[in-house]
Amino acid sequence: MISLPRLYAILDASCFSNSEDLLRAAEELLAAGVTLLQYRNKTGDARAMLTQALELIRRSRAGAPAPHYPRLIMNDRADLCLAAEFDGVHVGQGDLSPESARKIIGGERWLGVSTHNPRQVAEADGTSADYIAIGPVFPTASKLNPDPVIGLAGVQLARHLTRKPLVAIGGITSENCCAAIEAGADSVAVISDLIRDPGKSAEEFLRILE
Ligand code: TZP
Ligand code: MG
Repeated sequence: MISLPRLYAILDASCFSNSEDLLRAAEELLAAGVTLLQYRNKTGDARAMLTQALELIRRSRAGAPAPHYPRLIMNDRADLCLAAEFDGVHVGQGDLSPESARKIIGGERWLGVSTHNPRQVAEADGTSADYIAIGPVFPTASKLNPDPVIGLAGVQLARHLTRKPLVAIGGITSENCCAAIEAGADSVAVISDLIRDPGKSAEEFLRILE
């Protein structure tokens, strides 16, 4: 079983006006101590995504010595995970099934699955996914057509349905992150509350979640 850090930072390309801003935010997050980072790009074409992903890999390794490289996770795309030599892929309910993604990435890379209700958690629990994300826990503006908010009770429910590492996602802030952990999450995934000042925000999350 894998062990997740408390903070799972997600860099969503739509939050940045250009590639350099995204890459700088990544550098700030990593310098602050983020060790698990997802690259999410819902609008870029495959080539643009691969270019950005390769640069993320390069910069993330420039800042850390070999065994301590941060883990980079590709959202949605198992093919780009391999092409960019990322450490894992995160699939949602409309992406490749966990088992299909697993066939592509092999047994070593991490596989995460998004779930939004108890049925999906139970189903993901029966797959080879390494971790399960559950949400949106709170209202979020970062996802198009989000599923209904599940609240902390939804996290508690998910906790009873799986022993896999559980990631709370959706509207997570430095104010509510501890409540998500207390409800049973092992980690919190954050997009918007890390954007304003990525370095400072990540440091604050890491301090609070310690
Ligand atoms: N899945 C469920 S909520 C969400 C995703 C990708 C968006 C989380 O973003 P934020 O800004 O941290 O609410
Ligand atoms: Mg997806």
